[in-house]
Formats: sequence, structure tokens, C-alpha cells
Amino acid sequence: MITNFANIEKLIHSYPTQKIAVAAGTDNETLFAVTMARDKNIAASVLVGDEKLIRQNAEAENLDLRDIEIIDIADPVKAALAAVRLVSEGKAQIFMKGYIHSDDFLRCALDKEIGLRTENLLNHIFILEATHLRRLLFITDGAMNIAPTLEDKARIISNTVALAQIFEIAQPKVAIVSAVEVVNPKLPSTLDAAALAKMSERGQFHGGIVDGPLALDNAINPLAAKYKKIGGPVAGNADILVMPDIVSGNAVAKSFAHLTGGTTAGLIFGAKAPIILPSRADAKESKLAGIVSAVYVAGANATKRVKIGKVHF
Ligand code: COD
Repeated sequence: MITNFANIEKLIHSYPTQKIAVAAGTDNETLFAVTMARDKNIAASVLVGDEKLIRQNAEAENLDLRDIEIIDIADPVKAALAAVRLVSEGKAQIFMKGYIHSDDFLRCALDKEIGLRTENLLNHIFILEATHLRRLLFITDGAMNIAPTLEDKARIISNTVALAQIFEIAQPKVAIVSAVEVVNPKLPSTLDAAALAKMSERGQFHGGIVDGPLALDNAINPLAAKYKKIGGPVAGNADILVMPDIVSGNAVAKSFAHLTGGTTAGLIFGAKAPIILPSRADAKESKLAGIVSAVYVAGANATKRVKIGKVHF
């Protein structure tokens, strides 16, 4: 069972070297993460960004840029477009966000000509190293889909179940999170949750068991589920939390990182290649965890272990 990022690092040890194209890879934490990835033989990198700034920041942090390629493009959006082109042309295998706004970065990932679109909806997944739960916890969507519809949520579930399966969770338990665990017509997220749970019961998803609405406590804490007398396999034991919107998803994942000091990785899934989308303010450990996770997913792509099931509507 994979319970932390160190487990994943061991699994990818024998993988062929993957190259990461970093969009505006100029900031200290990104530079630390890519040099660490090189030193640990996890991945090679090409930094597309302002070369002068890259070298200045690396020197200030005493980081050696040996074997790290630099393509000098100062404008962050132009840098992101050049970086995504490297991935779509197969010159790199992973696309990563550096010091650029998420929306600008994502528009490049979605570019109709040189982006990494597929027929899937793309979603962002925070992977939390939830040490106290003794498992990885997947939270979606806290960074891409702003206000997902019921249909979007169904597609997000499909993607995230496929991702969790890559991380060796054969039958992921999916909690559709709201503020309460009962259906309340005044809370639209509980209505979506009930519909998604029924879709799961009727076999409309491939893999995964979906239940909801569940509040955060009774989704992940068996005692809270027991106290509220909520049965079923998901309550208290969720692997995946589907959040009502980007605000709640983002806040829950960031509170884990910034209130408890926990490590998270941020990936966009469903595209032609793994995409690492950390927050600009993320700690270097989180950016490295993103790289480790993306290399692991790229390996699954290469061995055709990625299977996103279609939702039956
Ligand atoms: N998956 C696949 N295709 C998509 C997706 C998606 N999730 N989102 C949009 N598209 C496609 C549409 O089908 C369309 O063809 C094209 O992209 C443009 O769609 P719009 O007009 O809805 O897209 P934009 O450019 O206005 O917005 C897309 C963003 C991803 C940029 C937007 O949703 C966004 O800003 N998300 C939040 C990013 C953010 O700030 N995150 C904070 C993280 S810390």
C-alpha cells in the first residue's frame, strides 16, 4: 500500500528518466525541486523562463544548475506556451507550473493547437500525505474547475478514480463532500451528492464506490461516521474527496499544508501527459512531491496502466 511520497520515490527508482518542461521555472522553490529531482535521479528538467532571473535565484540559494537545460523566454505566458509545445512534441514528458498564474498556465495546457487536451475533462487533484490517516487522500477539484456541474463532477470522479487506481487503490472510496450528510434542498451540493451516489449504485461509473453527501469529518473519520450512524463502505474511510467547488477544495487542501505542515502534491489529470500544478507559494517539498507523483503517473501512461472509465449518462 502506498501511504506516502517516499513509497512512490522507491517505486519510480527504476523508471526511465522523464523530462519535465517547467513554465516560468524561475522561483527558488521550483529551482530547489528540479535540482533535487536531478540529484535523486527522479527526473531531468528544462526550465523555460527568464534566464537571468533563474541564474540569479539559483546563485542566491547556492543551487547548482548542472545538466538543467534553460530556454530563455522572459514573458511567463510565452514561456508556458514554449514549454507545453516541448511536451506535445514529445521532447519532454511532463508539464509543470513555475512562477506563473494558474489560469494563464492552464490556458496553455488547453491550447487547441499545442496543448495537451484529450476528450476528457481535465481536473486538478491534490494528493495529501495524510500521515495520521495512514493513507494518501485525494482532493478534487481545488484548482481548475471553478464551479463544476453535476456532469463535470461525474467526469471528475471518473478521472480521480483512475488516478487513485494508479496509486494502487483498486476500488477507491469516493465521498461527495458538503456541509452536512443529509439531503437539503437549500444546499445544492447535497443534491448533486445524492445524484452521484445513486449513479454509483446503478453502475454508471467504472470502478470506485461513491457516496454522499458527507461532511468532511464523517467522510474521513470512522468515529465521526459511527457517531452520526452513517453506514456503508465510504463513510469514515474515503480515499477521494470531491469538493463542491474550487474554493472549498482549495481551502481544505491548503489548510492541511499550511495549518498542519503536511505535504501535498498537485496534479492535473486527464490530459495527454501529466501536469504538475503547485501553488506558487508551495514549499519545495510539495513541489518535489508533485514531481515524484507526476513521474509515477508518466510511468503508468507509458505502460498503458491509465484507464479512465466512461461515465454512463
Ligand atoms: N477540461 C477540458 N477542457 C476545458 C476545461 C477542463 N477542465 N476547462 C475549459 N476547457 C476548454 C473548454 O471546453 C473550451 O474549449 C476552452 O477550454 C475554453 O473554455 P473556457 O472559456 O471555459 O475557459 P477559460 O479559458 O475562461 O478558463 C479555463 C480555466 C481553466 C483557465 C478556468 O477554468 C480557471 O481560471 N480555473 C481556475 C484556475 C485558478 O486560478 N486556479 C487557482 C489555483 S491555485
